[in-house]
Amino acid sequence: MQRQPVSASPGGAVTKGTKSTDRARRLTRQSPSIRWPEVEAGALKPLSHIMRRGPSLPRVLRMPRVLRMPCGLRMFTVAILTALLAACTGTAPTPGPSGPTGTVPSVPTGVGASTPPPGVAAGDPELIGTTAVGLQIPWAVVFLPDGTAIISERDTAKIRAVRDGRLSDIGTFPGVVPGGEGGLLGLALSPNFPTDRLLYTYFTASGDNRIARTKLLASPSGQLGLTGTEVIFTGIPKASTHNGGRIRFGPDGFLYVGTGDSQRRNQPQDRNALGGKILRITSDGKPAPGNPFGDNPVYSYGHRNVQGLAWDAGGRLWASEFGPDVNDELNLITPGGNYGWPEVTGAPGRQGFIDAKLVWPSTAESSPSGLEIVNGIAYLGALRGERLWTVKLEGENASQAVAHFTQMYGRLRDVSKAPDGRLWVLTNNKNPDFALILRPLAR
Ligand SMILES: [Ca+2]
Repeated sequence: MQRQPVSASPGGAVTKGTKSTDRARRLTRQSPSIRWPEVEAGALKPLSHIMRRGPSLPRVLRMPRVLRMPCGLRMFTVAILTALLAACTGTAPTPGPSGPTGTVPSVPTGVGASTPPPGVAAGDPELIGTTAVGLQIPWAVVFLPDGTAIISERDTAKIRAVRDGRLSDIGTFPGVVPGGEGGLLGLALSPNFPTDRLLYTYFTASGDNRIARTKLLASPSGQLGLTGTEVIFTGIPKASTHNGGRIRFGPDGFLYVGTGDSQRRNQPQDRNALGGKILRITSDGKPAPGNPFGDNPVYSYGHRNVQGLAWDAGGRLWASEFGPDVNDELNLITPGGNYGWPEVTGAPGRQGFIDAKLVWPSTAESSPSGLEIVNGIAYLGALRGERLWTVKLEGENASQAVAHFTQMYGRLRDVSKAPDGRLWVLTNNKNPDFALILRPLAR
């Protein structure tokens, strides 16, 4: 655990303290040559063989000094050493475990070991295991009532299932045109899923970003498939970046949608445009009744690129958002609120704009994507920051941002709570990707 001192100033902005010693910076990213323990048959293996950067070059690989001698001298020296050693042991010399050629570094395996993996500290969420099933740029994960994880892959446009540690393809979503940050993005299950079996998707098409729903039906053998895809919402502007993409049903039963400005700076402040917004729509794609601007899907505006949506136990909506090259944000969303972009970012306290509740001044440390709230603690997966942030929420305020697993697993895209209470965190590294399984922190 690395505490990144972030404290609110009187104006609501945050200031960063001195950088703490970051043990994880000594760690390499996951090596594709390392196999991760798989989740098996409902029993997750503890993960504790995180790869640690080994010696720069194992001494066993270095050329022994004797071999660097001129040939004649080398032969003479070897003969003398051989004779001496044979005289002592009666055997020819062989490289021993602590001989002149040094030791072979052992890769820590440690499954079931009592010591935590390198780089994991007290105060980090407990890492229960990983799903090493070969995901390719997963973007969102939701869960069926039986615990099956349904995962979208941005570039392959595949919807995949992970159950009992095994991966299966559900189908390739039709109409997806991947490119840049666009592709098959957010997923949401209908609140009435047990009866209507509807899965909602947010995806980039040829000319826009759109929302569709499809039935997720199981064959008699249990194989899941997609049936009857229906586009219910269109016209969200697309671009190579800033496509938004997070969708989630709120406690009120309406679908909330995080969009991006699609690199069009006139969109976020225009309440009749769909870019740079949080939208609130019905399950049929219509503006939800009671929206702040009448028959308009816009719920809040002035956003740059909303990436995460989650509600706390009090029903308050929080959203994570990419800043430009500064000021990533965690916002508390109120209907009709103007969150500033592109006029202001962060928490400048300017009249007419709502300050972020928490600001990361350096996007290199954050770039927060998926957001989940458990026990009053917000979890944010950081892409560029390559770490998991936790933020304790106190009513309408956010405090105590703490970084975990810094640079241990690469870019983190989504965080979502499974029916068993565990958190799944999707990586975003292309090497291939996997999900971390965590036990949430107690309050
Ligand atoms: Ca803002």
